[in-house]
Amino acid sequence: MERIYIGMGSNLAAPDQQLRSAIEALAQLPGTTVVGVSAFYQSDSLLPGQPRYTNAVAALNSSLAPLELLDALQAIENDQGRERLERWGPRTLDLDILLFGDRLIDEPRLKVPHYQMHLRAFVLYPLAELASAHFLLPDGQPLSHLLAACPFEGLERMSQN
Ligand code: ROI
Repeated sequence: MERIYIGMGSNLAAPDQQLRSAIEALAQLPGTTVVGVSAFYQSDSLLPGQPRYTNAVAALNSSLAPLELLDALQAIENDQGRERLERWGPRTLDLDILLFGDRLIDEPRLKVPHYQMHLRAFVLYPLAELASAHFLLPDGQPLSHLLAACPFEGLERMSQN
Protein backbone atom coordinates (compact mmCIF):
# COMPACT_ATOMS: atom_id res chain seq x y z
CA MET A 1 0.00 0.00 0.00
CA GLU A 2 1.22 3.46 -0.79
CA ARG A 3 -0.14 6.88 0.09
CA ILE A 4 -1.01 8.73 -3.09
CA TYR A 5 -2.24 12.28 -3.56
CA ILE A 6 -4.46 13.10 -6.55
CA GLY A 7 -5.06 16.64 -7.80
CA MET A 8 -8.55 17.14 -9.18
CA GLY A 9 -9.79 20.01 -11.33
CA SER A 10 -12.81 20.92 -13.44
CA ASN A 11 -14.08 24.03 -15.19
CA LEU A 12 -16.93 22.69 -17.34
CA ALA A 13 -20.33 21.04 -16.85
CA ALA A 14 -20.97 21.69 -13.13
CA PRO A 15 -17.39 21.47 -11.80
CA ASP A 16 -18.32 20.69 -8.19
CA GLN A 17 -20.48 17.76 -9.30
CA GLN A 18 -17.66 16.54 -11.55
CA LEU A 19 -15.34 16.40 -8.53
CA ARG A 20 -17.94 14.64 -6.37
CA SER A 21 -18.44 12.01 -9.11
CA ALA A 22 -14.68 11.60 -9.45
CA ILE A 23 -14.30 10.95 -5.71
CA GLU A 24 -16.96 8.22 -5.93
CA ALA A 25 -15.15 6.68 -8.90
CA LEU A 26 -11.80 6.76 -7.07
CA ALA A 27 -13.39 4.92 -4.15
CA GLN A 28 -14.45 2.12 -6.55
CA LEU A 29 -10.93 1.43 -7.85
CA PRO A 30 -9.56 -2.00 -7.02
CA GLY A 31 -7.16 -2.18 -4.10
CA THR A 32 -7.82 1.46 -3.32
CA THR A 33 -9.29 3.40 -0.40
CA VAL A 34 -10.01 7.15 -0.37
CA VAL A 35 -8.61 8.22 3.00
CA GLY A 36 -9.19 11.96 2.71
CA VAL A 37 -10.58 14.72 0.52
CA SER A 38 -9.74 18.40 0.92
CA ALA A 39 -12.23 21.24 0.74
CA PHE A 40 -13.11 22.45 -2.75
CA TYR A 41 -11.38 25.64 -3.90
CA GLN A 42 -12.38 27.96 -6.72
CA SER A 43 -9.93 30.09 -8.67
CA ASP A 44 -9.49 31.78 -12.01
CA SER A 45 -7.83 29.73 -14.72
CA LEU A 46 -4.10 30.23 -15.11
CA LEU A 47 -4.93 30.81 -18.77
CA PRO A 48 -7.19 33.76 -19.56
CA GLY A 49 -10.53 33.29 -21.27
CA GLN A 50 -11.53 30.04 -19.54
CA PRO A 51 -14.23 29.51 -16.90
CA ARG A 52 -13.15 29.41 -13.25
CA TYR A 53 -11.92 26.09 -11.91
CA THR A 54 -12.92 24.06 -8.91
CA ASN A 55 -9.93 22.14 -7.52
CA ALA A 56 -9.41 19.71 -4.66
CA VAL A 57 -6.94 17.03 -3.57
CA ALA A 58 -7.77 13.43 -2.59
CA ALA A 59 -5.54 11.12 -0.53
CA LEU A 60 -5.61 7.43 -1.45
CA ASN A 61 -4.13 4.27 -0.07
CA SER A 62 -3.67 1.96 -3.01
CA SER A 63 -1.91 -1.20 -4.08
CA LEU A 64 -2.17 -0.24 -7.77
CA ALA A 65 1.09 0.32 -9.64
CA PRO A 66 1.65 3.88 -10.88
CA LEU A 67 0.80 3.19 -14.53
CA GLU A 68 -2.22 1.09 -13.54
CA LEU A 69 -3.44 4.03 -11.50
CA LEU A 70 -2.74 6.44 -14.38
CA ASP A 71 -4.81 4.26 -16.73
CA ALA A 72 -7.62 4.15 -14.18
CA LEU A 73 -7.58 7.94 -13.76
CA GLN A 74 -7.68 8.50 -17.52
CA ALA A 75 -10.63 6.09 -17.77
CA ILE A 76 -12.48 8.12 -15.11
CA GLU A 77 -11.70 11.36 -16.98
CA ASN A 78 -13.02 9.83 -20.20
CA ASP A 79 -16.15 8.46 -18.49
CA GLN A 80 -16.88 11.97 -17.29
CA GLY A 81 -16.81 13.36 -20.79
CA ARG A 82 -13.24 14.62 -21.05
CA GLU A 83 -12.44 15.70 -24.59
CA ARG A 84 -8.79 16.20 -25.40
CA LEU A 85 -9.09 18.98 -27.97
CA GLU A 86 -6.18 21.21 -26.93
CA ARG A 87 -3.43 20.68 -24.36
CA TRP A 88 -4.39 23.36 -21.84
CA GLY A 89 -8.06 23.60 -22.81
CA PRO A 90 -11.03 23.75 -20.46
CA ARG A 91 -12.02 20.32 -19.15
CA THR A 92 -14.82 18.48 -17.41
CA LEU A 93 -12.30 16.61 -15.27
CA ASP A 94 -8.56 16.52 -14.76
CA LEU A 95 -7.03 13.95 -12.40
CA ASP A 96 -3.29 14.24 -11.78
CA ILE A 97 -1.06 11.99 -9.70
CA LEU A 98 0.73 14.57 -7.55
CA LEU A 99 2.68 12.24 -5.26
CA PHE A 100 3.03 8.47 -5.12
CA GLY A 101 4.57 7.53 -1.78
CA ASP A 102 8.16 8.74 -1.85
CA ARG A 103 8.65 7.71 -5.45
CA LEU A 104 10.35 9.70 -8.19
CA ILE A 105 8.83 8.53 -11.45
CA ASP A 106 10.19 9.67 -14.80
CA GLU A 107 8.46 7.80 -17.57
CA PRO A 108 7.18 9.12 -20.89
CA ARG A 109 3.55 8.98 -19.68
CA LEU A 110 4.08 9.87 -16.05
CA LYS A 111 6.30 12.23 -14.08
CA VAL A 112 5.89 12.22 -10.30
CA PRO A 113 5.96 14.50 -8.36
CA HIS A 114 3.72 16.45 -10.73
CA TYR A 115 6.05 18.94 -12.42
CA GLN A 116 4.17 22.13 -11.50
CA MET A 117 2.59 21.25 -8.19
CA HIS A 118 5.07 23.36 -6.23
CA LEU A 119 3.91 26.48 -8.11
CA ARG A 120 0.16 26.01 -7.87
CA ALA A 121 -1.76 27.37 -4.91
CA PHE A 122 -4.82 25.33 -5.97
CA VAL A 123 -2.73 22.17 -5.41
CA LEU A 124 -0.61 23.12 -2.38
CA TYR A 125 -3.32 24.52 -0.10
CA PRO A 126 -5.71 21.59 -0.47
CA LEU A 127 -2.77 19.17 -0.11
CA ALA A 128 -1.82 20.91 3.14
CA GLU A 129 -5.27 20.08 4.56
CA LEU A 130 -4.48 16.37 4.18
CA ALA A 131 -0.75 16.18 4.92
CA SER A 132 0.90 17.24 8.17
CA ALA A 133 2.67 20.57 8.57
CA HIS A 134 5.99 18.70 8.57
CA PHE A 135 5.23 16.83 5.36
CA LEU A 136 8.32 16.46 3.14
CA LEU A 137 8.20 16.05 -0.61
CA PRO A 138 10.37 13.28 -2.11
CA ASP A 139 13.15 15.81 -2.78
CA GLY A 140 13.20 16.68 0.95
CA GLN A 141 11.48 20.06 0.61
CA PRO A 142 9.00 20.76 3.39
CA LEU A 143 5.47 21.48 2.16
CA SER A 144 5.48 24.48 4.52
CA HIS A 145 8.28 26.09 2.47
CA LEU A 146 6.38 25.62 -0.78
CA LEU A 147 3.28 27.16 0.79
CA ALA A 148 5.29 30.12 2.08
CA ALA A 149 6.50 30.80 -1.48
CA CYS A 150 3.04 30.44 -3.06
CA PRO A 151 0.47 33.07 -2.09
CA PHE A 152 -3.07 31.95 -1.25
CA GLU A 153 -4.28 35.03 -3.12
CA GLY A 154 -7.00 34.32 -5.68
CA LEU A 155 -8.12 31.05 -4.11
CA GLU A 156 -11.61 30.84 -2.67
CA ARG A 157 -12.14 28.00 -0.19
CA MET A 158 -15.70 26.67 -0.38
CA SER A 159 -17.37 25.93 2.92
CA GLN A 160 -19.07 22.77 1.62
CA ASN A 161 -18.06 20.09 -0.84
N1 ROI B 1 -6.21 26.97 -13.41
C1 ROI B 1 -6.80 26.61 -12.25
N2 ROI B 1 -7.19 27.57 -11.41
N3 ROI B 1 -7.01 25.30 -11.92
C2 ROI B 1 -6.61 24.30 -12.75
O1 ROI B 1 -6.80 23.10 -12.42
C3 ROI B 1 -6.00 24.64 -13.97
N4 ROI B 1 -5.58 23.68 -14.87
C4 ROI B 1 -5.00 24.00 -16.02
C5 ROI B 1 -4.75 25.43 -16.44
C6 ROI B 1 -5.43 25.73 -17.77
C7 ROI B 1 -3.25 25.60 -16.60
N5 ROI B 1 -5.23 26.36 -15.44
C8 ROI B 1 -5.81 26.00 -14.27
O2 ROI B 1 -4.61 23.05 -16.85
